[in-house]
Amino acid sequence: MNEVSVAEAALNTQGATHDVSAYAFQNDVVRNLICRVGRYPDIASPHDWYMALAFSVRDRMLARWAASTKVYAAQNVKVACYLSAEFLIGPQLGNNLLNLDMGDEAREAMHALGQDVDALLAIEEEPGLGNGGLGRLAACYMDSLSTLEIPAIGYGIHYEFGIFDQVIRDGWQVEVTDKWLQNGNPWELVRPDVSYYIGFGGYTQQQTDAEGRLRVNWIPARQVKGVACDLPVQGYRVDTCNVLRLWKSEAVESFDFQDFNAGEYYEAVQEKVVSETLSKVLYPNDEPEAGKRLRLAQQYFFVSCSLQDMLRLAALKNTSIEHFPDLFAAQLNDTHPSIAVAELMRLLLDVHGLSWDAAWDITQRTLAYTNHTLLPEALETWSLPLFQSLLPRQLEIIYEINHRFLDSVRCAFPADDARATRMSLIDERGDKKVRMAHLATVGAHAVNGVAALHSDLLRQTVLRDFAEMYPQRFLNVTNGVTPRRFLMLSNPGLAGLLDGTIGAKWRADLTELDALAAHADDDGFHEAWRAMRFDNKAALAARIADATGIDVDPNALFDVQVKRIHEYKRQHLNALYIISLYRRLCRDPGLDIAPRCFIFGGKAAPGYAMAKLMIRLITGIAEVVNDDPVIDGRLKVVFYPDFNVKNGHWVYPAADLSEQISTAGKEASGTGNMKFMMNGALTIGTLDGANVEIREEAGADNFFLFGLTAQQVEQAKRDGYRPSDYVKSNDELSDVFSQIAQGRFSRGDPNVFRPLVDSLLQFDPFLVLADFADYVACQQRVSDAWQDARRWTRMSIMNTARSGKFSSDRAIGEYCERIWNARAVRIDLEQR
Ligand code: 26Q
Repeated sequence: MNEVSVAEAALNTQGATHDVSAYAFQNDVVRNLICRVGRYPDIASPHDWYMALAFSVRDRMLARWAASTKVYAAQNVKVACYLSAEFLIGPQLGNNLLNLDMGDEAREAMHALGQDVDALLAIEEEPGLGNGGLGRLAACYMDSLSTLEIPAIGYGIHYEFGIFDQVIRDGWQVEVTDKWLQNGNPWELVRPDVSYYIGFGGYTQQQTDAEGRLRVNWIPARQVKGVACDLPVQGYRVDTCNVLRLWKSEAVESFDFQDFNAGEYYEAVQEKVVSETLSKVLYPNDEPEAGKRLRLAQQYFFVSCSLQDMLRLAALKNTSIEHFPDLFAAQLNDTHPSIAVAELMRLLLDVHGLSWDAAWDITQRTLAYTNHTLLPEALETWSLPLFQSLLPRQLEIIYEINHRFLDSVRCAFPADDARATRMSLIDERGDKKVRMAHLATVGAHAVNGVAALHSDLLRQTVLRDFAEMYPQRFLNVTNGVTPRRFLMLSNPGLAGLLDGTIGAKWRADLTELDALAAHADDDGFHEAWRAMRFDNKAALAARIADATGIDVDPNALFDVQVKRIHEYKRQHLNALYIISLYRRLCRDPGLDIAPRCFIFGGKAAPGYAMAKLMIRLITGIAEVVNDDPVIDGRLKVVFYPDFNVKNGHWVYPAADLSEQISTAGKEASGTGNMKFMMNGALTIGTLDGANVEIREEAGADNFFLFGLTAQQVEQAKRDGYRPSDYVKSNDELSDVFSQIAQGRFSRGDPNVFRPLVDSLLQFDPFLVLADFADYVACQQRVSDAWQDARRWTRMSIMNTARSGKFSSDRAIGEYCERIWNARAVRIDLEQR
């Protein structure tokens, strides 16, 4: 092809890739059905139609992505790179249609083809490439980066098996492998040409180069190849389309039959199998001994691929490597990618031949670290021998960083050996360990927590010594969630009502929701609000009936706790309250109470026995309460199985009450709390994580607060907290425990919940019993408020109105401004 015909061809494809009209789209879907899926319309299955539709949507994003990439390559832009072991992106079709602003056209086109878009949305498999909050946050941030027109790349792992699917069998959680790729993933583009070699093990050699400088050569024992799988991330109503680049591992060896005898051939196949296990499976959090070695290998694998990719892209810019931090910012999503500190140093020292000081300056200016937990047991460490055997060169570099760092500590704090020991990158007590949070903190120019309280506690507790030494380095960026997925897409009823009431400005700037406050006392608006909410609740009720066989009344108060199951999140506090309420009704069947439906959802890590027992307690309570004629439907308890992003679309818009009841000081931020608030739920919560800021924004009158503060929790522990005292002094609570102990909620078997009961009575590490009475009292205030429908509706409206702060657009704006120094770059498809 000569130059002219290339231009012509590009122009001709514009029909397919630029045009979002229904007519062009309809033609394109049929073309994709025949040419890419390989089926004619008369015999196509719903999944075939889904694939054809997805390909047609992807084509439109690829045009915008190509335009974006071209501009980024031509101009001196700074690219924000988000390094995360998890991206919980959720179903793609609806979100991409929304962001391309072509939902109506797609519906019209598919309708003309005899297809219902909602039915196709329902069969979409969600990529479960994350555990929970941290992975979903990464996905929300990618959405905001594209929407705010910030050049960005998300870097992560293309797990073959994501988070397991949860099935409830006999009341217990059963894990089922997540085969999300089995029918193909139409959203990804594999790029065999974008690949890097990753070494493991082996040894290092010291050499002197021609200029007499000491150089280190790492000779790995094994290598794998990382191949890029790209997913386009379309911004909302803009032409910016960034990329989520997920690495999958492959064997390096080629398979040339001539070269093998049978034995070698099968060895080579074995090697291939081993190499490909690297990106096989996502590790669940809270897993004791989480498959240690492979997990570290996964982290290094994706970090090294990503850094090599960034260095390759920088080299295309024809600027000297000293300017690397002006071209790229790399955010470390928790310590999972913190090996980046050592690996970037290695690449700059050993591959690019820089001096230590030059390399360190670049590394620090490039990297920033977000912490997501204060729980000591959740802070990542790696045993030194394991580290040494897998990453010998990186460990050498860590030793050198530590040596220089500890010199500076001793210089700043002379005669304080204890401080140097505490701050060391190596924990020398007992079996030696590398402390990844210390490595990340030392190697980054910025360290942030994810809510104001959490950032304060971070400075006062786990990273206190570091905050004293580098006060400027520490800051807070409160989390946010994307209003595209969690409001516009999942709650079209609310979105339409907002458009009709305050106009559409909130779609570009969520703080515009404030204008709703002017309608908080308007009776007509109240009616519309309640009608919208009723519809959402009826839709969830239908899903619940379908998934569990339990009928719930949309007129009841929907009291919802959905999140990973964990002792610190205290689903058992909620469960104990339900039992107490049930027992009250048993004693006094005529008691006038507001009908409530308690809805739980969330996965327990497969190896976390206590969390699994908490699920069994909830399903056990449901078995007893739902069918008890005394209750007569006034209380319903539901465990909604397999809570994930897709199910969340139905849950958040239907909740009246959002349970955010973690032990104060333990939940770094929470983001579900924000999704509920945006959708008009009221929060019952402790002063923990972002709840503090939610209450500030909503106003204390529009928030149900209970429980000890973080300070009081620590004080209670210092004072020798004795949980059994709370049971002895509270008749209701002791009755609850005796019911559980008798096997009332375990089909008569008194042994089932013994570990849970014993743990609560003897240790209660998360002060469930200390907060119980206040929680019950607070729930009474909730019931009173609910009985006054007008009052409740007003509070609900005010929560949505004040939720603007919790948009991920605000959060990403702060990262750009305060950490990355990244700016918007306009992409205009028409001008291309
Ligand atoms: C670590 C080592 C080995 C295997 C797994 C892990 C692992 C994986 C995932 C450890 C932790 C996670 C996930 C943590 C997480 O989701 N944290 C949550 O992050 C949210 C976003 O900032 C916060 O809102 C939540 O408060 C926090 O719990």
